[in-house]
Amino acid sequence: MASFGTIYSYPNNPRVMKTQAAANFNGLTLTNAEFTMRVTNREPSFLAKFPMGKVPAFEAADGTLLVESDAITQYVADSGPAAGQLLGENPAERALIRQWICFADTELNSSIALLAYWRLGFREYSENTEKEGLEKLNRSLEYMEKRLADRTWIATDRLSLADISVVAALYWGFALVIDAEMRKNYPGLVAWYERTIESEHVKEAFGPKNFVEKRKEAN
Ligand SMILES: N[C@@H](CCC(=O)N[C@@H](CS)C(=O)NCC(=O)O)C(=O)O
Repeated sequence: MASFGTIYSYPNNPRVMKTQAAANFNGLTLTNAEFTMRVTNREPSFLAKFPMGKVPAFEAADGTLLVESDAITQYVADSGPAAGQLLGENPAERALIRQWICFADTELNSSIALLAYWRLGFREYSENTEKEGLEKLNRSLEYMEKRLADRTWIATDRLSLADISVVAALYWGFALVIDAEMRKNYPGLVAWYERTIESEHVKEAFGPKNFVEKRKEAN
């Protein structure tokens, strides 16, 4: 099958996994470009197309150029038969799905970044940052736990792009921070995460769940 477009990114990037999941729902083939972080994205030919030099970046077969993973994923989700399921069938569904995608990008990504960067060696540990990150993350997880108490999916009555995007935002959270002890506080959320990541089309994009048993602590 002809490629729908080319994605530029380093490997194992959850922001790309969500786009790949949307492509799987729509039966679209994506090509992964040869890419070396901080080399390819600093080349003039890359910057001519994507001036911010950030990834993921996407070049559709029809020449459409996109950055920002949620925009790329929306474009792919909107380009096939699963568009209604993934993006919503009416104004209320579309707005709810967007609400949860915004929540993933703002609330979840920002708190998980505070907790993940030092654990990945990108930043120095800071006690205040760790405290702030844990408070923010727990507040978001409590909100999700309540939302999921009597629901199967986070936004609508079917698996949508909201579920996929929130799973993508939580990916490094579960891999580095939300350990076995912390998971006990969020049984509904954990069950929903497992249900989503093990769903057809999502599991092919995300691979098996990656849960940390005991999170790294500073000394
Ligand atoms: N909001 C953007 C975030 C993109 C982003 O920050 N990408 C980082 C890597 S995770 C990047 O490309 N950084 C390269 C740089 O800053 O030079 C998205 O969702 O795509």
